[in-house]
Parts: sequence; structure tokens; C-alpha cells
Amino acid sequence: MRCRNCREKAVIHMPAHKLALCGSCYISWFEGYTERTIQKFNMLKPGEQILVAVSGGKDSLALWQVLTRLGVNTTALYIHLGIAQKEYSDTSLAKARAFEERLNSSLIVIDVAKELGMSVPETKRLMSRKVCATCGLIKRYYMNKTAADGEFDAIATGHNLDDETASLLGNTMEWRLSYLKRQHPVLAERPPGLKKKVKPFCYFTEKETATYAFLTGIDYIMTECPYALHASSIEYKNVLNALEENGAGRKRRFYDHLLKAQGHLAFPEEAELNRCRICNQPTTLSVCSFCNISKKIREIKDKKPSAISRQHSAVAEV
Ligand code: Q46
Ligand code: ZN
Repeated sequence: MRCRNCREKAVIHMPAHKLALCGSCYISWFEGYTERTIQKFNMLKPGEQILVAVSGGKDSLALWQVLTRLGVNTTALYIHLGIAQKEYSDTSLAKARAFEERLNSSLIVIDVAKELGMSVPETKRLMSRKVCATCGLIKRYYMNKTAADGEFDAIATGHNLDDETASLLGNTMEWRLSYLKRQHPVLAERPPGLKKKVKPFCYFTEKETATYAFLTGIDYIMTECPYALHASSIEYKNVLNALEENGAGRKRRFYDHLLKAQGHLAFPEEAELNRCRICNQPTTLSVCSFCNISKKIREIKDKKPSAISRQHSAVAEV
């Protein structure tokens, strides 16, 4: 197959885009498509300072690189979760550090074990819920807090079309209406203090970001987080890949139809946000879920019996 632009040998064929491209044409296409996605959803304004959440994986490092190449002011944030299995956290931090040097940019590192007194896997014995749920809460908390403290205008994450459609399928199967309402490539800032979030890669499949990372020589962590192996999102991704195999563009249409429907469907009103009375971060509770976790940890460390009632963190944002 030949590149549609220059007739060189194509390295990627994207049936959903009816497009085959060679390596160098693909890199330009990928970066240009990111720029068009940013414009389509009005994600960023000129001069804004963007905090890019990086995990050391292909999507987030590629996003950091593309935004930098597009002239966006970026700083990255890496949250060390303390996952020792397969040396996952240390290896992914090393990848993020090396990339910081390569981009000549800057990386903020938060070490959860140092900040909270306990790594993310260790919190399992405190919580009645899965590690990933606590992990997500902790990551959202530090992302927002770092963006707020550093006066960033937005947080950018490397979620791709496979991630977005897997969430969409999961949320639809459970009819989680409040999640469906907030699943969008750009979430505006919400007072008091919940920062804007953007997903410039929302239209790329995993294969497309992996191809971009490979062609531009990005050195990323190839192993998945050990906890991801049990995630239901993997099952959803497999189902969606099978559907895509039999009908190119299905994932994209599934996602686009959600975005269109959001304007017409009646969703429940979102709970009002206020400031957590301990940490001042936005929450729908009087004390945010993060502060509840951190109080439990302190109590365990002080060997006091837990006096905290099990507050369900029915909050999407912390
Ligand atoms: S990092 Fe954290 Fe994910 Fe690992 S522990 Fe689960 S949520 S799988 S994106
Ligand atoms: Zn708090």
C-alpha cells in the first residue's frame, strides 16, 4: 500500500479515515489532527499554561511532545503511585524523567507514599473498594491541586478513543448518567477551583498513538500497570475492537453520537461544589474523600482505631 500524499511505502493504514500514510506524512498528519481536534472543541486558548498528566506510557508522553511541538506552554506532572510489582512506578518515572530531558521541558513529581504516608497499593487494606478506585481518586486530587497551586489554566490527559469508548460502553451498560453527562473532550473549569480538563487525543485509537510514539522514537513503558489486568475496561476494549474490525469507524461514531446526544438528553443536575474544610480543594462533601483517606492513614499510623465512618465517595471530583 502506498502513502496517499507522497506515494512512498505506507506504514499505517487507517480504514476509519480511509487513509494510508508513510512515516513522515503520518507524523505531520497526527500532529495536525491533534491541532484540529483542539480547535474543534475549543480546548485551549493562546498563552494558556497547561499541566500535562504523564504516566510514562505512550499516550501521555506523545501528548506532551505534540503539545510542545504545537507551541503550547506545557509542564508535566508525574504521580508516583508506589506500585512495586514489576517495578512499575520506578520504571515509568524513569521514562518520564528521560523524556523531560529530551523535550527540555519540566516535570513535577508527586510521590504518593511520601505525601500520604502510604503507597496506592497499601491503601487496599484501608478501603472497601478496589485499588483502581482509590488510585483514580488520588490522581484526580493531585492533578487538580497541582494545577490550582501552580495557577495552570488546564490539565491535559492522554485519553484516546479506545479509552473513551470503553468508558462510554461501561457507563452505558450501568446507565451512569452523571458520568455520561461529564464524558467530554473538554470539561470547563467549575468554581470553586475545579480546573479545566482537556483530552486532545480523544479521536486517536491506541494503534494510532502507538504508531506515532514508535515513529518519533518515544521511549515509553511498555508494561501495563499490574492492576489494569483486572480492569473491566480491557473487556470493553476487546468488544469494541471486534466491532471495529467488522465495521471501520464504529468507535468514532459511538463517541460522536454521545457528544451529540449530550445536548438533547436530560441528565440529573450536578451536585454543587464547595471547598473542603480541611484542604480547601473542591468537593461535594464538607470534607473531601481524599482528606478522609489521609485521616484514616494517619490513624492507622498512630495505631488508633478508626473513628471515621465509611463515607462513600460518591464524588467524581475530589
Ligand atoms: S494506574 Fe491506578 Fe490505573 Fe494502575 S492502579 Fe488502576 S487506576 S490501573 S489508569
Ligand atoms: Zn480535602
